Amino acid sequence: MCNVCGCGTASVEGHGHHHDHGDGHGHDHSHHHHHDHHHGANMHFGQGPAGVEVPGMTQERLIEIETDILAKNDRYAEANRAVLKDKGAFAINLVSSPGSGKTTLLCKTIEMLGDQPLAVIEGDQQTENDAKRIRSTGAKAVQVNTGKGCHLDGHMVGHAMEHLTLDSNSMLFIENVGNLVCPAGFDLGEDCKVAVISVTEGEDKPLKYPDMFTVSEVALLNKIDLAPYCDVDLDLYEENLRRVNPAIEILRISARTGEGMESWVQWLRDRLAAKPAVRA
Ligand SMILES: Nc1nc2c(ncn2[C@@H]2O[C@H](COP(=O)(O)OP(=O)(O)OP(=O)(O)O)[C@@H](O)[C@H]2O)c(=O)[nH]1
Ligand SMILES: [Mg+2]
Repeated sequence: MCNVCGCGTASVEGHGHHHDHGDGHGHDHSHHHHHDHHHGANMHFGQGPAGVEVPGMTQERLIEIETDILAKNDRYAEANRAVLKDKGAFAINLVSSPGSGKTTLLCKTIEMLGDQPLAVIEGDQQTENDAKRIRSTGAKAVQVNTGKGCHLDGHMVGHAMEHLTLDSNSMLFIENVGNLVCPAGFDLGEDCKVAVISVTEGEDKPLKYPDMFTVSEVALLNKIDLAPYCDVDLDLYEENLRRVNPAIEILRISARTGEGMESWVQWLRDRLAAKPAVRA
């Protein structure tokens, strides 16, 4: 269960919420809701100080739980960061919705990076599929299964790092669980988060799931080979990303055809070179 989002316990069963009917005169209802709002209704469950509602818990208690979990996570993340610094390694936390192309991107990236030392940590709820795909490129990979968990946390990544012999001045790619919400809240000790978003998901996703794009340094706009079949407006996609995060760097790529991949690989090399190198 993710206590930050409360997704293990949260239920949308109706009970006293602020409903905005779009007329600017929201009011509280305490009865169960059927879909009888033909005039349109907006129900926002994240307007309290905790940003989330969990039945049976006060906003104060939710904030207390979240603060506690994130404080513990941050201690693990700091420990990971220290190990990475020691090794002169550059770590990327790849975040996205399921199926945007993270593993395909990684396989292609590994192939293009040639003899650059690197390692991969794969996060998924279940299966070792992605780690197997990575290993088939010749790279070393550790699979982390989160079970009911919806994101990787600092503790899991710390353990995974113990199972990898990280080379000096290497790259560490962490593929997070496919989820556009929860992974945004968890520092893993990485140098940066990179969001992979694909043209098939629709250009409104940055506006609907802003947190992920606020915390990401780069957005890889993947599957541009499919753009002609998707009624997607790539300029609007970029505009929406920048509305959420004006500083975000956007690269249009296709992990399948390799289009735009040179810029991404160069970005990785530049970022590694900018880190203080250690003696091998
Ligand atoms: N056309 C096209 N298909 C792509 C591209 N990148 C990935 N795909 C396809 O998209 C599907 C999902 O790709 P994955 O690499 O498994 O995506 P993922 O983000 O790792 O998925 P999860 O780990 O399950 O979240 C596969 O069928 C890929 O072949 C691309 O650039 N173009
Ligand atoms: Mg994957």
